[in-house]
Amino acid sequence: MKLPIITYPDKLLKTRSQEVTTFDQTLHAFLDDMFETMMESNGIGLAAIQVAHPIRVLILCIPDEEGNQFKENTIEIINPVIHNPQGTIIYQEGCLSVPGFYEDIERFATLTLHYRDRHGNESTLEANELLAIAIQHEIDHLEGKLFIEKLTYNRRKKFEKEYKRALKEKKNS
Ligand code: Y12
Ligand code: CO
Repeated sequence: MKLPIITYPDKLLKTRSQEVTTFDQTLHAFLDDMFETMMESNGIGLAAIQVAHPIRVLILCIPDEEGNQFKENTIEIINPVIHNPQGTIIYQEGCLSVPGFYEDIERFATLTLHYRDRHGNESTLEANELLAIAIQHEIDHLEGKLFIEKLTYNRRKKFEKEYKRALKEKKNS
């Protein structure tokens, strides 16, 4: 089932999400709904808070070199913790909760991620490039943070103006 995605400036996006303690059928069904929601929205990453569930869950489906996404490349990440972040990388990010806006954001270039899978098993992955960027973007959601909070003061002001205008236009159309 496709779930509704909440968008900025919904205050729920500022919520700090809570650890998952129960890895049951309800969680599995929710992860399946998150996957459907992300794919039908043309996303490559989604955090549970974006569908109004304040739990520490995110999913990623990084496209291959041709831009194709495959279900078997989906990573379900629960209660993630970043270790050993190194270097920097700049990438033009977008977010399903901030539609129509893309901006260059600086992130760590590589990291190690400790997390649990849908069954509660501990797992580790090494990430670089787009995967490392996506992990950091989605973990920020779990902390109630959006990528627009990393913009400079002037760029943020410009964003607020443009975004408000786009919302107004959408409302009047
Ligand atoms: C790199 C940078 C950011 C991430 C986080 C995950 N972000 C997304 O998956 C964003 C997807 C997105 C998709 C949109 O829809 C279409 O393009 C059809 C979109 O829509 C509009 O802007 C209207 C916005 C964002 C991972 C890796
Ligand atoms: Co996002």
